[in-house]
Amino acid sequence: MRLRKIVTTLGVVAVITATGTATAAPATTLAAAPDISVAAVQADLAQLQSIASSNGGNRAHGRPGYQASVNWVKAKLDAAGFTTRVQSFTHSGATGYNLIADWPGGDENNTVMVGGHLDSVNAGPGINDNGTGSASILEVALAVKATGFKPTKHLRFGWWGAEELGLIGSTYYVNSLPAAEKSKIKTYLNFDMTGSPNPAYFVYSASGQPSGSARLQQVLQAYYTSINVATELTTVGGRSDHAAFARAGIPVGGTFSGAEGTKTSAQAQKWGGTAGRAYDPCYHRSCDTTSNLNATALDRNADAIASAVWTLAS
Ligand code: DPN
Ligand code: ZN
Repeated sequence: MRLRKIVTTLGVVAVITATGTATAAPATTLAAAPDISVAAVQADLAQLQSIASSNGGNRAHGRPGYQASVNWVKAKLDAAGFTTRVQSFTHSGATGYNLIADWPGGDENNTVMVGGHLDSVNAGPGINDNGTGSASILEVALAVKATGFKPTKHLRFGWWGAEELGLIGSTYYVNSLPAAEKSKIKTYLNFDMTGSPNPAYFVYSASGQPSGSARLQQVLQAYYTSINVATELTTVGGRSDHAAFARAGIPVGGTFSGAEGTKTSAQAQKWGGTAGRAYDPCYHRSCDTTSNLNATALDRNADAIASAVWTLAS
């Protein structure tokens, strides 16, 4: 596990003071964070693929492949010393589950939460959507244990059920939190589709999001600047689980490698891949398997998550 020390000048904003002199806001300084092994993320994705294959080809809400996915992620977190909890809810006549994992310690009044949805659509195994986000946050959680990271803030991870049916699990989680608990969550980072085969490098735009979201946007952008990869801002609106947190006034951020949208030629020039083709041609289809991935995007986003977690929690 290699440690990097990164200081970047991204996020420097010129501020005109009352006297008319231009001064720069402090640069975004990233904490040294572990390099997350993409091989470990890929091994987790192979496991989720195998869970789908032995459960009718999907990991969807109300199906055995979903429950098996929760059990598998939970066992890994339990073995690493996380305090885990499975929260059940009912949707369309089926029981759904959220998996919540707390890393013991840190200031609970200052909680940093990181999440992604663990369910797939019925049509397929959901490896890019959202095995990628699920496996990447899992490996970041396991790296907390492996490196002996002692964050000053409290760290919590969440794997949401029934996102594909309308953000059901994450909305249930946020709505079921007492007001006093809700206000302890100062940051929510969401990862939904981070290894698209014809990838974009999108960072969630803070514009229109609760105040405090700009810092999350800047930290994720700063990581990409440090590895010399261009990003674009994207407005993900209500399309993923961060929306439930944003509605509660919690600052939100995330990265996204693209779904059914088409890569432009300008994007293909800066990121490679194929212009005129979808970022993920297998989005919500049976072909969203372990063949439907770009390992470089998966790797960079996993490292971006670690960088953001180490920076925001310390
Ligand atoms: N909500 C995503 C899905 O699960 O299908 C797609 C998506 C993710 C769209 C993130 C925008 C941003
Ligand atoms: Zn998704």
